[in-house]
This record gives sequence, structure tokens and C-alpha cells, in this order.
Amino acid sequence: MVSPKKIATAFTLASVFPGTLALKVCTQIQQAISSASAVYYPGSANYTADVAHWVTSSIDPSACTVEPGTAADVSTIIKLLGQTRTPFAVKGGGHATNPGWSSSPGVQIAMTRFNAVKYDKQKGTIAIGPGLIWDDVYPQLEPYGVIPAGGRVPGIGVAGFTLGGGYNWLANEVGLTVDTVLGYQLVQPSGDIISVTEASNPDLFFALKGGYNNFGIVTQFTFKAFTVGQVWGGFVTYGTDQIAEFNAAFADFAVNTTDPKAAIVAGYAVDDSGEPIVANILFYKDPSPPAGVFDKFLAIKNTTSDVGTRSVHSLVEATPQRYFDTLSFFEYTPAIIDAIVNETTFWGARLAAFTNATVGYHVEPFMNTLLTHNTTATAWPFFRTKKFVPLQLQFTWTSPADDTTMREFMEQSAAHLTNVANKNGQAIQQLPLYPNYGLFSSPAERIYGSNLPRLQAIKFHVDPHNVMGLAGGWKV
Ligand SMILES: Cc1cc2nc3c(=O)[nH]c(=O)nc-3n(C[C@H](O)[C@H](O)[C@H](O)COP(=O)(O)OP(=O)(O)OC[C@H]3O[C@@H](n4cnc5c(N)ncnc54)[C@H](O)[C@@H]3O)c2cc1C
Ligand SMILES: *[C@@H]1O[C@H](CO)[C@@H](O)[C@H](O)[C@H]1NC(C)=O
Ligand SMILES: *[C@@H]1O[C@H](CO)[C@@H](O)[C@H](O)[C@H]1NC(C)=O
Ligand SMILES: *[C@@H]1O[C@H](CO)[C@@H](O)[C@H](O)[C@H]1NC(C)=O
Ligand SMILES: *[C@@H]1O[C@H](CO)[C@@H](O)[C@H](O)[C@H]1NC(C)=O
Ligand SMILES: *[C@@H]1O[C@H](CO)[C@@H](O)[C@H](O)[C@H]1NC(C)=O
Ligand SMILES: CC(=O)N[C@H]1CO[C@H](CO)[C@@H](O)[C@@H]1O
Repeated sequence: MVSPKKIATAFTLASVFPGTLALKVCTQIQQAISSASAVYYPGSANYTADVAHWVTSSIDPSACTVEPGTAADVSTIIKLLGQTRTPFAVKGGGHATNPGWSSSPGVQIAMTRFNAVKYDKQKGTIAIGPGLIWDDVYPQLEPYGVIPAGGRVPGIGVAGFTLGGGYNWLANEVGLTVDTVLGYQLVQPSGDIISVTEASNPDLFFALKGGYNNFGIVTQFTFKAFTVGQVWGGFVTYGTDQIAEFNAAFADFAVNTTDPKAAIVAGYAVDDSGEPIVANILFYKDPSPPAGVFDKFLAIKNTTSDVGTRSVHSLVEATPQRYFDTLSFFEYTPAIIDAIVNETTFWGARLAAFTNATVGYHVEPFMNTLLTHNTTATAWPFFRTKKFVPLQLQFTWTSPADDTTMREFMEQSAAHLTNVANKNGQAIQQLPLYPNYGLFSSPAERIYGSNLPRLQAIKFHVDPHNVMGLAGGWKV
């Protein structure tokens, strides 16, 4: 994992802000908030927990942290930060891999006290606090046999995942997670606390569906509830000798699956001798899959397997776990898969010269109907006329001295795969990049595309003084 070192370009404004000024604001916040909230300083366990992130490169020691306990206190805090132009960050689950996206040398807001899960059976909705990770959501809903269309692996925050899009296990049936959000409670940069629904505020409803932290701080999400009990699935790994057979099964599944209850995520990596290996997560929405759906995968000799009938929570916890980068493809064809396996071994070999460095390429096929489930327009993706699927590149390393090299390697790998896609008839440059996987050097145009003008207009309206610009992230 990389170090807390800052990438200057990622938050130029924040890195020149003097810590002593932030400390003064910390005191002001402490005096202004209610007893439901608290401010913490370096040295306390709460502070350490509040600045913690999934990768060390995303940690930035802040002057203080604040854990708001009410939306009214969030309002007080955002007003003070705006008035004093203090850099800050809002953290949900802390899984952002881009430095400065949810950390700051100024004030770290940790949403951890917003931890309620409320199921409304009559309305078929689930209200969830932005301080939770999905792992904590699913067990609470098990008695009711419902889930929201949430995260697939451990540790991911409800907030960032939902503000960025959300590829989920139910996506073939219900679409992206943003397509299943019915409402938001939002603390605007002005401090006003509002409820955002399609009826009450169509512009912000559009903007929050993929528009990240540009429009304020979300204090509650309301999701559609889906009836899901026991499911089938788990984690299977395959050795180098099985790669060819796996690739054929994968390409067939990616193109030919017509059962929307079935989904997979496959991750290519290299073993200690630089040979490609693959780990596949299988999912089926019922307690067992009908014959045919996964037959080709099940016929392949595996190295390890943890597949069976289980709760959604158990499935999410079963999958083991830098910088991410991303590309979108129209389709995972055999030629694309071959190129991805080649990238895995090529960069695996290059990274062998670096301490504890690893590569991973995660391929996520979805059905052609993936992007047809939206009932409104959404900030992301700006393009829905044809299905496209995400690739997640994941490089890990330990020395901060390698940060720039790794970023360049990832950019080279993405450029090479773009070339391969072009040669195979896929003009993928026009496709939206997924904000939750994108490397910080990607331009906002590649993420928000033709939606940028509308997002900018909404942004100007709700945040004329660009208070949210004091926090890192994709900026419209
Ligand atoms: C191991 C791993 C697996 C993943 N798997 C998936 C997957 O299956 N599907 C998928 O779609 N994505 C996946 N992701 C990507 C994930 O969705 C993003 O990293 C997501 O942004 C993480 O959300 P978080 O709340 O944990 O992150 P944070 O780092 O806390 O926040 C991310 C961004 O959201 C902003 N934010 C957080 N809370 C709020 C709030 N209350 N109001 C306004 N802004 C806020 C932050 O300021 C920051 O810019 C994965 C990531 C990892 C590391
Ligand atoms: C998809 O199914 C068709 C018909 O069975 C088959 O000919 C084709 O090879 C399959 N595609 C892949 C990539 O396996
Ligand atoms: C993995 O291999 C074992 C042993 O052959 C087998 O019993 C199991 O069904 C396989 N699992 C999967 C998911 O293929
Ligand atoms: C493998 O990947 C490397 C790096 O992107 C590239 O230079 C090379 O041409 C690729 N080889 C094949 C056979 O695709
Ligand atoms: C590399 O990984 C090994 C094994 O996990 C660990 O013991 C070691 O501390 C790591 N090295 C560095 C520099 O982080
Ligand atoms: C779905 O999104 C697309 C692209 O933004 C938009 O054109 C379409 O109108 C949306 N569908 C509905 C039902 O609103
Ligand atoms: C990690 C940690 O120390 N958490 C503490 C933060 O503060 C609250 C309220 O004082 C405690 O209950 C937690 O234990």
C-alpha cells in the first residue's frame, strides 16, 4: 500500500492551507455543535478512526476530525467551513483510492454517527445513514428478507458507492444503485437542510445520482427495497493451466447470459512466478442456480472454492480484498480478455522489481439491459443508449517513491487496452468512465461528458461560492 504522501495536483488548494488556521476553525466548530456531535484531535482513538482509509495513500492527517450526530450540526459545520474557506473532507466508508477525495489537511468530517437503517415495509423503502458500510446494512435487514441494491465486497461505504453510481449484484434486474435511490436528505453548502426527491427537486435528484460531493453533504439515502432471501455464490480461484478454459467460459457468460439473476466479477492477477491466475465471484439471486447458468465455470478445475447457499451478508464477507483506474468497454470479447490477461502478466513482471507490488484487473460483465432501468436521467452515466461495462485496474505497492511511476504504468496500461479495443472495433473513448474506479488524473469530461453543462448550472445555483470545492473529488 502507498503512503500518506500527497499528490500535489490532486489538492493544490488544500496542501497550502496552514494547519494553525484549521485549528482555530476546529475550536469554533467545537463551540457551535450540539452534544450529539464531537471534535477529536491527533492522539485520540476517535481521531485515528476518523482519518483512517482503506489505502494509506488516501489518509491525510487533518488538524482535527468532527463526527456530526445530527443534520443540524452538519449544517453548522459546513457554514463555518465555508465562511472561513477551510479545506475539509467528508468520509463515508473511506474506500476512495484517490488521495484527497475523502481526506484533508483541514477538517475531516467523519459521518460515522449517521448509522441508522430503517426499513419501511409499507412503502418498500430502506433509509440508510451515510456513515455505514454495506457489511453493517445487510445483517440488519435479514429478518425482513429485503436488501437495497448495494455493495458486493467488504468495507465499502454506502455514501461514496451510492454517490458515484453503484455496480451491484442485482444490476441486471434493477440497474445501477443510483437508479434505485428514491430520495436524499441533503445539507446544502448554504447550510439549508432539504429533502431531495424527483418531485421536490428534479435538478438535485439528477445531480446527486452520480455527481459525487459537488452539491453538499448527504445525511440520509432512501433506497428501494428488493425481496431477496438466501442467495447462492462465493469466491473461486483458478490456476494458470485453467486460464484458457476460464477465458472461454467468461466470454460466453459475458455475451450470452440471459438470466438477470446471475452475475460474476472476475479478477485477473499473477502468482509468485508471474503466471496469470484468476479469481471469480459467482452470484445467483436464488438459493441455487438453475442448471446451465454457471455450468462452464463449475466444470473447470479450481484451486480454492467457497461457493454455496448463503445470506447476502455472508456472500459479501466471503470475498478477500492503491490506485484504481478504469476503462469502459461495450463488450468483453475474447480479444479484449486476451489483452487483459497479457496486461496482467506484462505489468506483473514489471512490478516484480518493486517491493510488494501487485496488479489486478477486475472484469465485470453485465447484460445488455444494464442501463435501461433508470426512471429519471442521472448525472452518471451520461450515455445510456448502448450497454457498456467497467474494467477496474488495481495496482498496489508500498513505497511512496513509486507513486508517480505506478500512476504512469496504469495510464500506459489503460492506453494500450484502449488501442486494442479500437483495433477490435470498439471506440471506447466516447464511453463514460466510472467515477468510483477512476484515477484522479482522469478529466471530469470523461466522467460527466454531455451532462457537465447541466451539472455546472445546478452547481452554480446551489453552491455559488464553491464551498464543496474545498473538499476533494471529481469537480464539475
Ligand atoms: C475493494 C473495493 C471494492 C469495490 N467494489 C465496488 C463494487 O463492487 N461496485 C462499485 O460500484 N464500486 C466498488 N468500489 C468503489 C467504491 O464504490 C468507491 O470507492 C466508493 O466511492 C467508496 O465509498 P466510501 O463511502 O467507502 O468512500 P469515501 O472515501 O468515504 O468517499 C468517497 C467520496 O464520496 C464523498 N462522500 C462520502 N460521504 C459523503 C456524504 N455523506 N456526502 C457527500 N459526499 C460524500 C467523499 O467526499 C469522497 O469524495 C470498490 C472499491 C474498493 C476499494
Ligand atoms: C455465444 O453463444 C453462441 C450460441 O451458442 C455461440 O456460438 C458463441 O460462441 C457464444 N459466444 C461466446 C463468446 O462463447
Ligand atoms: C471446486 O472444486 C471442488 C473439488 O473438485 C468441487 O467440489 C467444487 O464444486 C468446485 N467449485 C466450483 C465453484 O467450481
Ligand atoms: C502485451 O502487453 C504489452 C504492454 O501493454 C504490449 O506491449 C504487448 O504488445 C502485448 N502483447 C500482446 C501479445 O498483446
Ligand atoms: C512486504 O510483504 C511482506 C509479507 O506480507 C511483509 O512482511 C513486509 O513487511 C512487506 N514489506 C514492506 C516494505 O512493506
Ligand atoms: C434514462 O437516462 C437517459 C440518459 O440520461 C435519458 O435520456 C432517459 O430519458 C432516462 N429514462 C427515463 C425513463 O427518464
Ligand atoms: C474509536 C473510538 O475511540 N470511538 C469512541 C469515539 O467517541 C465515542 C463517544 O465519546 C465513543 O463511544 C467511542 O468509543
